Formats: sequence, C-alpha cells, structure tokens
Amino acid sequence: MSEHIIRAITVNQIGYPAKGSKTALFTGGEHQFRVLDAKTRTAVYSGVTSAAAWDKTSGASVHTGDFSAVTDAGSYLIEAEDGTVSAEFIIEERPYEELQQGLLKAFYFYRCGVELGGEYAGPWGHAACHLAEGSVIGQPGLKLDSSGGWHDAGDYGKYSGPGAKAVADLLLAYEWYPAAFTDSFTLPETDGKTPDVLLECKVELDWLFKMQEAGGGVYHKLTTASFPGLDVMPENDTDELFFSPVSAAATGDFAGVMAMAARIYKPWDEDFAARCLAAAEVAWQWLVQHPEEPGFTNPPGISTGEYGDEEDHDERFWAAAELYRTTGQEMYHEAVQALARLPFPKFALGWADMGGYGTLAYLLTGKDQTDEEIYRTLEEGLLAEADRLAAVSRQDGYRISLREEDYIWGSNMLVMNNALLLLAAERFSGEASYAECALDHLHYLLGRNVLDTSYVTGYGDHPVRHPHHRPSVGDGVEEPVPGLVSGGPDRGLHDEYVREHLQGKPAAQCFADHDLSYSTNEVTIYWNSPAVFVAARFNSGWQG
Ligand code: G3I
Ligand code: 9MR
Ligand code: ZN
Ligand code: CA
Repeated sequence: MSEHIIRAITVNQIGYPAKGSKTALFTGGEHQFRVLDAKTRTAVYSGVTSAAAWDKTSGASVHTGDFSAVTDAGSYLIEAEDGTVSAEFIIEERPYEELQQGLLKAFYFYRCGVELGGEYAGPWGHAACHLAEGSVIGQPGLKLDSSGGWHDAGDYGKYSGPGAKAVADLLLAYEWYPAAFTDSFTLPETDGKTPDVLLECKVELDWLFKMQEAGGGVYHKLTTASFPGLDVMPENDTDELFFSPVSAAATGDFAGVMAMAARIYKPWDEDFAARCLAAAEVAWQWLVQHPEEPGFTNPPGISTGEYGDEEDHDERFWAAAELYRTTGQEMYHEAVQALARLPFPKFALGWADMGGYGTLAYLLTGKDQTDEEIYRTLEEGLLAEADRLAAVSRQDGYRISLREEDYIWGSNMLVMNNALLLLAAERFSGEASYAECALDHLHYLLGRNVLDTSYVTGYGDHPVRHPHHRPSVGDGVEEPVPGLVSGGPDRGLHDEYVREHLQGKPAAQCFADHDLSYSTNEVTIYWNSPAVFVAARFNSGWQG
C-alpha cells in the first residue's frame, strides 16, 4: 500500500473555475505562498495567508491562501516559503467536465444483471450477475424476476428507497442543468439523442417496476440473506435472493420518483413516461389505503442493510408533491396540504428523510398553482436552512456546513446534500453567494480537507484507493473502479478497523482508506448522485 503523506497545503485536487474565488487551505506554519505554473515552475502569483484559526472538528489550525487573482487557464501548484507544495490542479472555465462524467459513469459500474464489458468497462468488467428469480418472503412458493438496476453500494443488495433517492438527484440535476448533460455519449444504449443520464436512470427505473406488487405496494429491498465475502465478484454471489416485505417508505419513494420520471421522460419516450405515471398512481392508491404502517425492519433471517425508517410522512409528502406537479390533479394537492402540516423534516434529502424532495417539487410547481401560505413557509424555510448551512460553513476551517456531530456514517452524503440545498437556495433567491458556498463543499470532497484526500476514486492526486467495494476488492485490478464517492469520516467509529486505528481522532479525521472500513470507506449510489448534481451545476456555467 503506498503511503499517503498529508500535505500542509490542501486544494481541490481537480481544480478551480477560472472566474470564481479560489482558495487553498494551509495547516503548516508558513504564511508566504506562491502559485507556480506546473510546467515551468515559475511563479504567477504570490500572497500571504490569513491568520490561522483552530478548527476543532478537523483537529487542525487552518489558514487561508487566496489566489482568486489567477485566472489564466493552466496547471498550477502552490508552494509555501519552506518549499512545501500542494497537489497539482487546473484552472479552467469548466474544470469539472470529466469529473461529472466519471461520477455519472459510476452508475454504469453499479449495474446489475448485465455483463459490463469492452470499451465501456475498461479493466473493470465482469460477467452478468444476480439473474435468478427472488423468493418473496411471506408468500411461500412465489418467485419473481428481480434482475437489473444498480447494486446499492459495496454490497450487492438492491434497496428501493435508496435507489429512488439516487434517481431523484440525477433527474433533478438534468432538469435544472440540462446544458451539463449534452455531450456525454458513453453508454451501450447511447442513441446520439437521449442524454446518458436519462438512459442510465432508466436502468434503475426498469428495475424499480419489478419491485412493485400488483396491489401497488413496493417491496423494501431485494437481497441475499446475508452479505457475501468482501472479495466475491457479483457473478459469483449466487445465494438465494429474497424480496423483503412492502413498506410505506419504499412505496412513497417509488411514487415520488416515478411521478418525477413521468414528467422528465415525456419528451423523450411517451410510452415509458406513461408507464411511470401509472405505476406512481397505483403506488399512491396503496398509500391511501394504508394510512398507518409500521416502519420497516429486517424480516427474520435477513441481515443485509435494513434502511429502517420509522417516519413515512416525508415519503408520502414527496409522492403527493411530485404527483401534483406532474398531473395537476386536485386530490394530490389536498394530500400535500394535509401532509405539509405534519412535523417531519422538510429540507432533508437523506435516504430516510425525503421531505426535502417534496419541498422542492412543491416550490417548482410554482406560486400560481400552490397554496400561498404553504409555498411561503417552505420557501422561507429553505432559505433559512441554507443560511444556517452558510453560517456553519463560515465558521468551519474547511468551509463546509458539517458540525462535529454531522460526521456520521456517510458524512459525504451530507456534504453533497447540503451543497444541493444551497444550490436550491441559489435557484429560488438568485443569490450567488449560496453557489459559492456549495462550491466550497465540492472543494472539500475533492481534497481540500484535513486528510488531503479526494473522496472520489480515480479523481485527484490523492484519491481514495481502497474502498469497501466488493468488485474493487475482488477483480484483481490494482486501481479501484473509478468515479465512486466514499462515505467519508464517521466519528461514531462503527467498524472494527477504525475502532482499532482511529480512537481519539477529531471528527473529520475519523476516516480510513482501508477496504475493511465499511463505516467510513464504503461507496453507495446515493452518495454519488448528489455529487453528480453539484458537479453539473458548475459545468453549466459558473460566473463566480
Ligand atoms: O441520524 C442519527 C443522528 O441523529 C445521530 O446523531 C448520529 C450519531 O451516530 O447517528 C445518526 O444515525 C446514523 C444513520 O446512519 C444516519 O443516516 C447511524 O448512526 C448510522 O449507523 C447509520 O448508518 C447507516 C448504515 O447503513 C448502518 O445502518 C448509513 O446511513 C447507511 O448509508 C448504511 O447503508 C448501508 C446499507 O445498510 C447496506 N449497503 C451499504 C450501505 C452503505 O454503508
Ligand atoms: O460489507 C457490508 C457492507 O456492505 C455494509 O454496509 C455493512 C453494514 O451493514 O456491513 C458490511 O458487512 C460486514 C458486517 O456487517 C459485519 N461483518 C463484516 C462485514 C464486512 O465484510
Ligand atoms: Zn448484480
Ligand atoms: Ca422517512
């Protein structure tokens, strides 16, 4: 394993948009710095960093070097007085094009039920996997087709709610920033017209259809009884597959994402869009007929990811809001109005807390079609939440919105979800400072953090190299599958490896680039998806 030396000068290891503000973050004692042209090693700028301030969450004394004055496209690095250097990075008008492609391509690598091969997979191909029918728990003898879709993560389970969150982020990215998705024809299904992001999401939507039973309810998940070994390739994971029972959370998520897809696919594929809408409507009927449902827990004998969720009003709210936005039917509006009064989180975008998607759908429906007071409350609440995130970011050494207690399992999802929310605030307020704060979150993800680590495999000078990802462990290829977002620091020390190695570390350092650390270094589809959204924003023109 090559040694990872943490450099005292951290940057976004991909780079910075030419027009925006640009800062590097320093932990060393030197204050004078120079920006060097990477090829000629000549200085193009010199400056002095700010006064250092102690940052408790990172456990470092951090100072800022501003080099916004450098605007010429090129490759650079930063050097301190004592000769310490940063990673090389680029300055360009659109520095994140390849990154966005890679983050999106990751979903191709997560595909289940098909061979990954040839020019599409490079060295990371494998045979088709998980083609057997699954047994439906509680219905002896019933076996159903379950193939297709994306694996969830470093394991091979397929979970309806998390899948819906991932598709929602990608479809929202396409809806808001279509210009960032125009020239990305890199998939087997590419027809030269349909944007790759829609082709890729269709893979998951086609699988989600199979998760709906005739009554409209949606099975919570489809997995083997327990996790396979860490080096088992997908095609060798041949244990019996099980559909776990229907849950209200999964059904709400399904209705939400299908109603969204019905709207977005309509110009491209009317039949598919109509199928999505019909499926969403049946799912909604099931929810209406099942107003009080217990939260999902793993059935006896199943020990794979639980994705438990005690609160399903948020998923119902999202479903109603998307169905109203897509169909304009009054019954859905009535449901939104009733659900909006309940006290679940309205601005969260996690796999268990989907209320934020409902809020966005309702606001996007527009003032004219919505209840004035609910619209105003949601809009004000969204902006207040964005202001809170921006205030935390201003206090934080690495300029992100995570407080110490926010470094939980999958903290990088919060980093990207919060950036998404800031970009929603930008959209509804027209205020550019929200986007600047969101961009700081992308800088953190790509290496401007206390560990000098890019949390995206294959991207940046010090990327994660040993994710808890079964294909990356089992394929015999040295480099991991590229474009995968790692979970990031989790101060709860939820696995044995980190409990042994990271006791007493500050929150933002509770991370191990080791394949045994599933609580800090696993990868998932729903950690990638908000990162695609954020990268797409800055690919669709950044004015700075
Ligand atoms: O919400 C609470 C918060 O209030 C509290 O302060 C904090 C303190 O630790 O915990 C928060 O809950 C955490 C929860 O994630 C929030 O999302 C739990 O501690 C944490 O254990 C839980 O982790 C989840 C993990 O499964 C274990 O259940 C991750 O979110 C979730 O992404 C992860 O999902 C797994 C699947 O089960 C299987 N597939 C891989 C996937 C990724 O590791
Ligand atoms: O590999 C599993 C990973 O995909 C899950 O996210 C994680 C939490 O549910 O569990 C991992 O499996 C571990 C199991 O929970 C405990 N024994 C070690 C397993 C890692 O190989
Ligand atoms: Zn598979
Ligand atoms: Ca919920």
